[in-house]
Amino acid sequence: MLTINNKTDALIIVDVQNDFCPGGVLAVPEGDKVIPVINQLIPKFDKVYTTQDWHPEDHISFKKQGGIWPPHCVANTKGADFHPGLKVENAIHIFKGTDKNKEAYSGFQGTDLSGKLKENGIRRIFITGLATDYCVKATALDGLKQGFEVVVISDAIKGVDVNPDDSKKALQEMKDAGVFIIKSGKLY
Ligand code: VGL
Ligand code: ZN
Repeated sequence: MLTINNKTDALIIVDVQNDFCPGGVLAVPEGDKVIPVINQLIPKFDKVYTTQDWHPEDHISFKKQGGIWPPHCVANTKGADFHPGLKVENAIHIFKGTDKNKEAYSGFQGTDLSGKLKENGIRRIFITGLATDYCVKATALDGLKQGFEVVVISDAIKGVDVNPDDSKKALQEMKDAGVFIIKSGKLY
């Protein structure tokens, strides 16, 4: 069991956007299954931050530009919007991957997320969202590097699994680095 301390804990919701959910151009299988779990967690936290992948039309990660992904999460399109089921009206919104020449899997990369968290006295972050093997992993590992205690909520994340074991490996990598992995039901 883990008790939430609302002065020093924050919830981070990574990239729960239409393009990463079933029907989207880069759908995470069952990506939308994280939504009810995250919606149950939101009211438990005073401070909630979202990240959104928010790319220009010619972003370096897109195939036409030599990257590995189809165009996705183009700024100000429906694909980049939050999934309509996610209840994030009162969250602080962070946009990443906005620079056309830089990939940014982590919510800390090229953003002021770390500064905003520290300014608010946050010392521990609880990470949820998509995708386990890309942006969740990168955000968790960067969170450690920024000096936060990092907890990933295992039933509030889903992976792409381009290779079958990618999510499993990502979880192991996070654990080895010092990330705590817990189920949402263990949080009070
Ligand atoms: C992501 C692939 C490309 C993610 C972002 O949010 O995990 N994956 N861009
Ligand atoms: Zn992207």
